[in-house]
Amino acid sequence: MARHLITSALPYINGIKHLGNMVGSMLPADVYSRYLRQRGHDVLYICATDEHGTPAELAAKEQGLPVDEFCAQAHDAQKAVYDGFALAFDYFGRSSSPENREITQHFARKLNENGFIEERAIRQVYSPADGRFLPDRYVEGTCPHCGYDKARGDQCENCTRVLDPTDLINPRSAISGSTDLEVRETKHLFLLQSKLQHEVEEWVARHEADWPQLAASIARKWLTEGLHDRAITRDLDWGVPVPADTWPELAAEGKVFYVWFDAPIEYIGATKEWADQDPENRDWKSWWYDVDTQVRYTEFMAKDNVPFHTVMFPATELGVREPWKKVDYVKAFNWLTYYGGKFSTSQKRGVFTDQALDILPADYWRYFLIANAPESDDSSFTWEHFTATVNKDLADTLGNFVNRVLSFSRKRFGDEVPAGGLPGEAEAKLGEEIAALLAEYESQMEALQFRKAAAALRALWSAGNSYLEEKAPWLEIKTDKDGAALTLRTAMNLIHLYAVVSEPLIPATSAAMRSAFGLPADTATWVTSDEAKALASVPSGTPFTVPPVLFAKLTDEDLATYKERFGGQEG
Ligand code: B3M
Ligand code: ZN
Repeated sequence: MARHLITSALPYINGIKHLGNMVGSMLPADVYSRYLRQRGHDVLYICATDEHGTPAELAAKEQGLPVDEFCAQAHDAQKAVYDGFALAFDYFGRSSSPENREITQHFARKLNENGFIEERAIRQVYSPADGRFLPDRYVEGTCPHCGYDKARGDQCENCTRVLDPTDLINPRSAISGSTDLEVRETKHLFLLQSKLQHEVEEWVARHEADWPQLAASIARKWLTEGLHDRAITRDLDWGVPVPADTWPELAAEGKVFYVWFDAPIEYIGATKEWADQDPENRDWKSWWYDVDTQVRYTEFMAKDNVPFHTVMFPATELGVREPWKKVDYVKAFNWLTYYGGKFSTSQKRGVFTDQALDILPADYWRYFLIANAPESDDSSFTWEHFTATVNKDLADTLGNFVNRVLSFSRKRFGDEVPAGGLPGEAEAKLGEEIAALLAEYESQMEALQFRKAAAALRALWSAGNSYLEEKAPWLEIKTDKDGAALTLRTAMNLIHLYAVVSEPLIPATSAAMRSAFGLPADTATWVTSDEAKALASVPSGTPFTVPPVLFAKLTDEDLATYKERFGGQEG
């Protein structure tokens, strides 16, 4: 048994996420956590909403809510969707928590003591009417390149050029609209990442061989370009305040830390939030502090987040000069596209996680997304592919097998697993095949190769179908009742095995399969290779029920409806 710390990139607070976000972070982290728990490991899966920064302030403003209220509501809304997807976090926290504030401030003080933080004066836009400095995004004006009159100080949405607020023609405050703006000098804290470059390089060199190529190559690229010192404070109302004991002047000016400074620290902060709920029994430091070899830490994220996790956050942790746990394995994902184009939150293109659950239960999505996870390359979501996969793999291969076997057996042999004769050659062959496929499934899970793991699971389901077709108990029963009973008993043992090993991908369906045999719905322990070979965990005489159809078959009309509602053209 090992101790596994697992985190997935923290979903940003400003809106409900789309399926592309889900498949590149939380869902595979959940699948992996579930798998490891079933194998008997001690697992802690932590996630949280990432709540600070300008986009949160802007989203709150748009809804006419104070930002703290907006975040509280948006956190609950996201959490409800993740519950709907059966994401079994040990804790789902909030980066605006007191715990994160405390640890973030501690990190900053330590970095400062160790000579990695410096106050520097920079020139920034000040709005006397608003009584504050304006972050780049809060300055609006006319784009000097294309003439678009609502360009933001960081970028023009129309021509996508990156801008500096001082480039804008007729600049105005996005808060008040005031055009009375001036450029003033103001102080910010800079993290001297350049001084940590060498150490980060050494650290990456020691770990990258274990990382998947995608993560390692992105880390390398950033290190080659060189780590630059960067401002880690902002002029915002919402964020972790700069601690007054260390920087009284900046604290008095209301400076807060930049969102990307406190967000990764929230992995630790949320673990403390978890422990603070039950301090007698939970020890957050035993997961994070001075546990270099005792805990294995795996992070899940999409590729755009990799630099922050492989380079910037490790630099912060190294600079603190305390033994905080650093990541062991970075599982990075490419993009899931929508008909080859981008899923887009701002343009509402693609399928959002709340809409997905409106249409079909979580297991349909969980299976499809994991089976098509964008691991080695981008992968594309299309409704045609989705409905075909559901029909073939879930409805036909798994669902139909379960229903056919149980209904037929009940009709012919009643409500208990039938006895039949001793296993013969076909059963021995099946047992060998199942054990080999199970070993394949386990090794792909352990290698965090989710598509391949899903393929192995699908092969396990198919093996049951082939066995059933070969034995054809509906014919067998006419001449050899005992033989038919043996076939059905064996098939029911396959169902039991499927219930156990499918749990990481389709937990609700697994629970339904287990309950057919009156087994408790909670996480089942795994199946050994010998048990897989024997296929005898459910003995004859065990009462069973026939569960309702596990997966509905999707029709051409369903497909047309989905495409009509969401659009299906090339993007
Ligand atoms: N919130 C992901 C994003 O919004 C970002 C991840 C933080 S992980 C510490 O792109
Ligand atoms: Zn422009």
